[in-house]
Amino acid sequence: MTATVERIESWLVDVPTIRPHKLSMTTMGCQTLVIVRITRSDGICGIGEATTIGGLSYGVESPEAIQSAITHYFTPLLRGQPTDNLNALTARINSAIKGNTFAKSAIETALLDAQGKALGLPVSTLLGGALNTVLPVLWTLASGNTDNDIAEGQRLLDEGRHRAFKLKIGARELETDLRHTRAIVEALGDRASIRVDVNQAWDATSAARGCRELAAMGVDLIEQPVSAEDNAALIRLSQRIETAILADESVASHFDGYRLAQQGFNGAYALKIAKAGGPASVLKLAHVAQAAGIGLYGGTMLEGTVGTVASLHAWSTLPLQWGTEMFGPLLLKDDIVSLPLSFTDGCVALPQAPGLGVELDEEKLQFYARKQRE
Ligand code: MUC
Ligand code: MG
Repeated sequence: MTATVERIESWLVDVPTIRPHKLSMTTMGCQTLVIVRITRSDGICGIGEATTIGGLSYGVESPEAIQSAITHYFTPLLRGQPTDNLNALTARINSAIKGNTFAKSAIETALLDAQGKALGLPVSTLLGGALNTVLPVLWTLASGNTDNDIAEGQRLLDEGRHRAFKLKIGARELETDLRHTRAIVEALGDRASIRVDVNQAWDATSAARGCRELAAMGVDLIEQPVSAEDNAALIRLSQRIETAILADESVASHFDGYRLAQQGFNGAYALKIAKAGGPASVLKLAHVAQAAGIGLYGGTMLEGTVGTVASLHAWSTLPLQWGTEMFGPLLLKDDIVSLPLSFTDGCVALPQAPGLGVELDEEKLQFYARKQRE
């Protein structure tokens, strides 16, 4: 008999970061992971994660809203449903719940994890099969201080942990950001690929100037230089700037990806399971991009290990021109899984055990879980 969904639990898990992480819209000192566990009638459990950045400063769902949506909307919709048909479950969810892609991603991940365990297969196999089981991972230099960023980058290059860095810019004056980037390219650029993420901070005029200068100084990839509301400017930049433009906040679903491509965008897409609704759903966007000749990049919402591994299973099935940024667990002071991922030689290895291939450490989970008031 087919197992059904019996129980869905969720926790808000607050884990401090190893240093302040400065983006154009917020500075993070702590990351809140929304961890989900689905228990099936056959006793098999699947886990998932929905994680956003800086409360409501980055995305439209807060951690608290994600948990509330799971408790009050996803759980009644899924309880008692057969678990062996992800497409049927996704259709059921999408016909009843608009948006809420972070919550959808955690649920889709947990269903895949459970099904993988039931079938004895890794999630990547359920998604069609891994092309690569070792994936490149960059690190983000975002301490907010140029000298500290250079020292951090040099140490990580010496340790061999990363071969590419993304700089978070956009919070300061354009000139200051360009000086900061130039200093880092000069210090690290002959040993590493340097990319920048502006997180929508520039208007179209600043972006035209900023991107030209970034291209001239040897930056390899320029992420979301303009607002997600101004795709016309993003498309112009992708056509005129020699350095590749990466769309992040501008592209969440395959519908967004199709529209941007149709309007003439020719850079790359930052894929994120949280933007698209899960590790299976995000592949639709990847396939639209492939058909349009747009490059692929495995993106993060700075998830912990559960969300990171879920993303890696999806990214492993794709030819990624720009690698991944799945370093989220390394930004956190502690982990809530029993066997953390290992990052070496600029890469991370995809777990091969059934399901996601990682298990929650119950003690750590309870230690970091936010204590809810009755
Ligand atoms: C983003 O916008 O890309 C990814 C890496 C990082 O440092 O921030 C995130 C969000
Ligand atoms: Mg980004």
